[in-house]
Amino acid sequence: MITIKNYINGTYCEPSNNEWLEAIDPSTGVVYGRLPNSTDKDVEEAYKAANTAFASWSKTSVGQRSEILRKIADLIVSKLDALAAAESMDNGKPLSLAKEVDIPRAALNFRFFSQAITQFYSESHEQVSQKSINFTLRQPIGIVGCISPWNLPLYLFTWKIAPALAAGNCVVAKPSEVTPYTAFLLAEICTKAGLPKGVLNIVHGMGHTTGQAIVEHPNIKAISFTGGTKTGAHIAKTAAPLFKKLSLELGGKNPNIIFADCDYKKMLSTTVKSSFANQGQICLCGSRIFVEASIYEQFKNDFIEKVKQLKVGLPSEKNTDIGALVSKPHLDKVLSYIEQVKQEKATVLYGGERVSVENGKNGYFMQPTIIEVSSNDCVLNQEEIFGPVVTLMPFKGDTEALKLANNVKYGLSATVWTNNLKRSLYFSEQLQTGIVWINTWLQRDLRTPFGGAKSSGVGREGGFEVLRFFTEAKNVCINYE
Ligand code: TXE
Repeated sequence: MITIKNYINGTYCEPSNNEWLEAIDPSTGVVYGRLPNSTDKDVEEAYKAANTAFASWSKTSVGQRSEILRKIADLIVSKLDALAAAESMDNGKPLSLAKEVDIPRAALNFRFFSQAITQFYSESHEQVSQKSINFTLRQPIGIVGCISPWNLPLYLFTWKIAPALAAGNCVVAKPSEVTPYTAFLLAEICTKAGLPKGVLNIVHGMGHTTGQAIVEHPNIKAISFTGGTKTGAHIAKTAAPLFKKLSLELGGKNPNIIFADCDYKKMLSTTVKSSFANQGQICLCGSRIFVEASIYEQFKNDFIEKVKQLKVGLPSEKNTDIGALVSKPHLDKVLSYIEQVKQEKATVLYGGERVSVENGKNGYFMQPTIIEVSSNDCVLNQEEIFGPVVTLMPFKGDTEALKLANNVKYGLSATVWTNNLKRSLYFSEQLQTGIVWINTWLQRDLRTPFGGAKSSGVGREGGFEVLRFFTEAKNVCINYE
């Protein structure tokens, strides 16, 4: 049994109430350890440590901070195997995915922001006729809160923490209570890399208690949150009267629009990934597939054939494509959407069932699922399922495709498959999403703005956008007359 502890003021500590939550391996359903069920008392301790550390951390040079972040990145890389194994066990994702994507990206988050902060700049505006100059001082905000979800645990945890620290803030962070393990391991890495005590504090616990205490804390001045849209709305309501800066990365119901003039082979293999990578538990997955009518039947058959070949299996096995869903409640939620088919003139073309795999009989495994829908206005096309479930629907022409794509409350990302340049630019302009991929999916450049429109969130992460979020801009006007 593994005991996961809080990381406050540079040391591992137990929760003040001595209450613990169970940590479960989703591929077996077996409890592998325990984690703190922290309260507002623990959050207060974390805040105090952060506040004490801020006085000196905020005065460190960019070079010093950059060097420590780089060391953290190097140490993550050196512990790739252990971190990937921990992530895969905790989350249920294939070990190969954790090794190739999650952990390298966590290292890259630190490496990228160790460099980005050295290039971050501010503006100056001259008013020659009035003999004055304005310049913008970008100062760290102070103590900031970072709250992350379970689908890409270390990847998203570090995506917030790295820029917050780079910008000179001290952090009180909470990973998801469903996947706490790699955040726990990260703490030790930070200590080894020479991060001064109190600069990063990690408090484990439930969202409505520990997370809520972070959001409600009057002196935690900014909240960066990734998670469900409902939770995001609740956080916004709590934080608004306290006038906190807020960055919310929320759910998605992303369209994958396929035109007949696309590069068919590339589209087909990428669409399998954009549908089912990480068991479909990525906010960027293309869960609504719209296909031009002239190639609809061909696509449908080819797609089903490809998806049939995906192997659902133990995350640790080499040839596993689809691991376990993250938890029993989440599996139940995803399966409950399959029931919806009966009410919605929809047809399950493939999958739809929970499955049992060898050596993981009680694991939370499910078949990749393809559902044909007859309307975009159904629950299956309007609600975020966040599992290995996609819907298919044909369309005729650009106008209909665009209408279908935009007719949803979410606006995170969209993918368009076409070789028509005019059409790609038209769709890029008209799609109501924060991210548009043309002839690709999940191709990331960390310098670009990342975030959603409509109910998919507020604010942008990535590049200088997030460094602006994690700093307070102050205008200084000097008159030299
Ligand atoms: O996420 P929550 P849940 C979507 C997906 C999923 C649904 C619900 O559709 O089925 O959200 O998932 C913390 N104050 N996404 O319930 O609750 C919580 O402890 C402060 C999309 O698991 O939003 C965790 O650390 N914090 C998403 C984090 O919020 C609170 C990824 C996210 O959990 C809190 C995950 C509160 N009151 C789910 N309540 C994406 N955008 O990628 C909870 N938390």
